[in-house]
Amino acid sequence: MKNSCHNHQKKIALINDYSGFGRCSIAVALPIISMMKVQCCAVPTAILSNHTGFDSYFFDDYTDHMETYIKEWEKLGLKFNGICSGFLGSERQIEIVKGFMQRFKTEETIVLVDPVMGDYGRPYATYTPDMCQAMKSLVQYADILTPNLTEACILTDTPYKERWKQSELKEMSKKLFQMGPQKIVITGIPQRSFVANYCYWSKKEPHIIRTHKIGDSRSGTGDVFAAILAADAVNGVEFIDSVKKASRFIKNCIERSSQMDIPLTDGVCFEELLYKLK
Ligand code: PXL
Repeated sequence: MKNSCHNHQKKIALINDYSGFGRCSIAVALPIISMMKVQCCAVPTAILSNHTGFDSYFFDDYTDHMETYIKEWEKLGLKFNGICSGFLGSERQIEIVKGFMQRFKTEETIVLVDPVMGDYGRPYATYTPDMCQAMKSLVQYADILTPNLTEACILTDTPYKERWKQSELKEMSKKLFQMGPQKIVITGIPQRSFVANYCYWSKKEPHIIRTHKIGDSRSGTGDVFAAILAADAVNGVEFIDSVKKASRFIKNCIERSSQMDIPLTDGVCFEELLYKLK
């Protein structure tokens, strides 16, 4: 008899854009999640020739096709151990992603929302204030939230700055926690020669994971980070261990990218080190 159950292996639904060049979103999350032995099923939110950090790019919003695409997954009876959302292309699309959470999130599903909205204190070119507002309401579905400093500020209406006291990070994390997620990592906090990730969760005291800052920051590292956290979460790895693993991996990737003289816009050459995630 034909076996038509599609749910014998762990899987993550990845709602993110496909950028052909620049190493971000689906292009990095898919190979990473696969390497970590989880099947990765992508829902494209937009197709770009290259990410928006370049001076010019082609951007095709996929909003109009998403509902029909997702309906087919319902027909197949797909069940997901994880749902991971990233870059979203329009306000209506954020509503569609909320619909996806309502349809596919069960007691067992771990939802990671990476509220991709901006960096260096500024929103990305395609992000309108209304979209930032809509993103706030998506956060309620998240078990794990991975904002960078800019995104944490936008979500909590906090003015952006570079230097933060621990008590201020705790305050901001508390506000994010009140929005729904039980585990929050504020990523990429500059601290002199270190980059810190501030981890806030209900079980223990906040934790700071620091890595030595080597070279300038590169695009797509947030996507690498979220992919590792999502795959680890469905594999049952402890939150803090996972943050440590992701931080170390990114640091190694940045190091290798500088050695290979890869432009900052082109992201990190994670392909060189992907085997380390096995
Ligand atoms: O890495 C975040 C990201 C994802 N997707 C697109 C982007 C960016 C950041 O610039 O432009 C299309």
